[in-house]
Amino acid sequence: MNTTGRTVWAVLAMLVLMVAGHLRAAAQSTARPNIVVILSDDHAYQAISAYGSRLTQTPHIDRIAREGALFNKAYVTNSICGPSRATILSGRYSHKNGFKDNVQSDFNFNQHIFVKDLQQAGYQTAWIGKMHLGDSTPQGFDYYNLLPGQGHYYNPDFIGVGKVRKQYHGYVTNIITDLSEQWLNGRDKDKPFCLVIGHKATHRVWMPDLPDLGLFENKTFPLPANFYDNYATRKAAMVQDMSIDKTMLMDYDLKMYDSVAVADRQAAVKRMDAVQKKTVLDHYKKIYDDLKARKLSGKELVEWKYQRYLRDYLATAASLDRNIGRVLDYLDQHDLTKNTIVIYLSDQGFYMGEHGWFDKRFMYEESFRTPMVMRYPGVIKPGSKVNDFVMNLDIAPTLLDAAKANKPADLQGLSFLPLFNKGHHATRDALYYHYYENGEHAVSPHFGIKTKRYKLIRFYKRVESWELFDLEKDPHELNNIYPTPKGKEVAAGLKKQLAALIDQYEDTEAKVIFEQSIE
Ligand code: SGN
Ligand code: CA
Repeated sequence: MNTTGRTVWAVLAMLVLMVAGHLRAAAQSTARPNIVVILSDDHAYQAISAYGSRLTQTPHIDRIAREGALFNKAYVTNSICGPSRATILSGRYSHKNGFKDNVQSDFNFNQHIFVKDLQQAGYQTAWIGKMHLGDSTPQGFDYYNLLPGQGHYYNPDFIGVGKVRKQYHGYVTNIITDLSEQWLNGRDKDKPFCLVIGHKATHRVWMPDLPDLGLFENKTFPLPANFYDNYATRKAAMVQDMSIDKTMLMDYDLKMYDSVAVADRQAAVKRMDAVQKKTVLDHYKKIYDDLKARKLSGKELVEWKYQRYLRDYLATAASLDRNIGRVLDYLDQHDLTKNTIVIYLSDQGFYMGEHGWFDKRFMYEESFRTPMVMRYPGVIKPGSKVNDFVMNLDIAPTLLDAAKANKPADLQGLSFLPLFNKGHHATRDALYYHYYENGEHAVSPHFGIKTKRYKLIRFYKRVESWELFDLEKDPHELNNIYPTPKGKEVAAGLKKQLAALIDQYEDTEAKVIFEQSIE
């Protein structure tokens, strides 16, 4: 063959390879969506405008809901940080994945987690930000860069692959987004990806980014209907230690520092540079001086604390929402939007003053339920509203379903993709919950069942009691009807359903407690 002939063949061969490459990329992109899971910490649905918040606007979370689905009944299996993440990763309840509370040992990564199956299916995987599963080396992620433990709002450390620890300058929510964008830029573009962005926001102590300080200073928020709760009929609620009145601290939580020396001792302030510190301390000093002049006490002081709590919390959430917007913009700008699933959820719900509380843990609605929105172009019709029960337990099977990857047999969750099929197949008619931690905030361990109408809870260890709520008549969960004749009758039926769920999920510890009869 002469030189011209060889060149023609070489060009033809290159063209064939290029076309094949494009076809492969096209096939991959339609068959296997990219996945972005944005997981916040302690973000209440009451603080999200897509859920009709009376408190604030969250335009970017709302955009996901508008272009995809809003889940009105998304719940968690165990309302606390590490256990929720362990459930999301494993698709199994705490008693199966072994991570029951935040105070025990590290998560055992030598178990089935959905990211390993995605890797097997050819995905690139990464987790950036807060993970909070202890110190064991993560498996299933090609890349990770994680906040140690709870992490810090200002100038946080991150621990990356190979245990490399590095401090970054700036505000945590922005840094997590920067690192996420960097990873997306550098990824292998021939493979689909799954990126988990784990935010610290809006965790205690609700420290806003500098431009957001003062965002809500001129706003006064309405009190929730059950802000003043005397906990009559509910022993566990009576003994908790998570009230705005008694537990929330003026200095630690609300940044009312008597002096710069007091401020310097606070973990939230300690790591700030001089400019950050001056901006933050100047902001709170004015509020502190005003408070001193007003000499508040009793109800006035509790309501003042509630307003301060909300202002800091919502200002911290403003940065979270803005950074979610940055990720959506990135996907737009890189032509990734139409082939990328985006899920936003919190690790659990949070009390915004309901029952007089902050924090979570209880099976009561505000902490049991979590906000969740999901965009999946071509599969989820924009503006969908999902009123079926779904759980954080379902994320793993759902994403494996979407990626057409192998689903391990021991998954306890259910893919919720069938909810978006034409036929619409409901997933479950009752929810099972089990909370274990028995320490900070003094919430008694408990398990229970929620149906469309009722919620039956068995508290144990700290408090031994049953509670039953008729959610139709008593949506704020103030009136435990378990001891009433009608309650006894309803509870008898629910106990059968609860026993069936305990068996179905093989929660042997709960079974033993359930079978001990108490009134
Ligand atoms: C910390 C907080 C608690 C919070 C837990 C669990 N105290 O211990 O208020 O309930 O985390 O939160 S703090 O003084 O450290 O802020 S979780 O989101 O990690 O589960
Ligand atoms: Ca949390």
